[in-house]
Amino acid sequence: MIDFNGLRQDFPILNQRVNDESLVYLDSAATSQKPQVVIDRLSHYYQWDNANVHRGVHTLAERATRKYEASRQRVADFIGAKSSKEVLFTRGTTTALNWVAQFAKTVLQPGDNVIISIMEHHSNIIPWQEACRQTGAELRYIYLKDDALDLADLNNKLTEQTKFVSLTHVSNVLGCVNPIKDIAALAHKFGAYVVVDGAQSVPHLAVDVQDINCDFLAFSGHKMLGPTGIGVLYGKEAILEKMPPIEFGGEMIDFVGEQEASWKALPWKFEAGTPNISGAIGLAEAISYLDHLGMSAIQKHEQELVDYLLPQLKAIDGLELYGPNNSQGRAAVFSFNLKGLHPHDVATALDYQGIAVRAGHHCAQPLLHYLGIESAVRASLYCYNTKEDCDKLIQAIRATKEFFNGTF
Ligand code: C6P
Repeated sequence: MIDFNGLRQDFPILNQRVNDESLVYLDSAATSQKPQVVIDRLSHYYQWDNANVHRGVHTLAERATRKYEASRQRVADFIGAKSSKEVLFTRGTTTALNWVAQFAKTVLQPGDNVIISIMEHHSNIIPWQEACRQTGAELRYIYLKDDALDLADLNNKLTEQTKFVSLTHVSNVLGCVNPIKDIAALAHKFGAYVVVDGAQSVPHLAVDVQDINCDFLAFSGHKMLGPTGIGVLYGKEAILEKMPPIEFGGEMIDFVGEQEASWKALPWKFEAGTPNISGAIGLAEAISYLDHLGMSAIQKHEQELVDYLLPQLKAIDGLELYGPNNSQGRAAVFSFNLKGLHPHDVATALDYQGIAVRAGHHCAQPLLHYLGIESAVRASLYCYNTKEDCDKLIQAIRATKEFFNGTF
């Protein structure tokens, strides 16, 4: 049985004081902190194993290649992929979604449409805007009902011409968990490809691509205790087989002539150039750590934090909270504003009290516009946070209010 209250000890960065207060890190939706085992793994790789992959025959090159490919298998097992061929290493979610939209340009025709939602991150909007603009396809949005995705709206907008449905699993602003499995089943009835932005779900929930039956899943290593600069695009093997490479160069080729070239097999035909070897190995170590905690135990711990924090936030006078009103189906992401105060002032005041939160548009300007706001404060939690962190947040928000209202 894991004691989540003691987890903080595994994360050296959390054991420091910021502005004379012990740090409370509530910005994990932006990026998570890293446990010592991941930091050690990276340094071990550079100290003992560093070499390029798939090229050399010397011992280090073989060792680095074996560890890099073992990391791919680790990722495949973590998300329930049928084969490691379905796991492409990318820079992160953004690159992964861009690759899918790049593929979409070879599929979309004038008259076709792509469906996304108003709660998408810019990384799941702009690549589709570009793909639609360049092909003459239409970009359709699903809007919200009761702070959740309006599934009736999706039903109305799906047609035989819908070629892609690309949605976030968990909103990085509202915290709502979308019923992605049901959505995939519905979209498939119309023959659309289903793309899931898993940036905020894969780190927190047990995500099984075969169970969801999505065609693509994108996520980032740095939000799940791994290093920055590494991410994953999962794609079903049959689709990836027919999908042309996105980038060209070394590593991804089989044969190169003066005027033409042919590609390696999956997954390597997508990985041009020297990949982020240490990043993949660090990500695999992060997955081992998550597996050791257990994804369902993480989910349960975070649900307890949501149950604990949500009513306390709602009880603060003048605090406007965005996203679902009850804690069921809500991830540990809380965006809010304090009446009359600018979110940047609130975030700065919280920082003075040792609490790290994010303020701004959270790379979701269409959503914020839809909500009628320009920016918000966001507290986002992860496995290493505790009820004590929640108490400190509540106390600090109350102190901030009093300070700005002159009653401090
Ligand atoms: N959201 C946040 O503070 P990258 O930057 O490629 O690792 O992830 C992009 C991305 C895509 N989709 C969702 C739902 C996301 O939340 C993010 C990253 C961070 O909310 C940084 S803007």
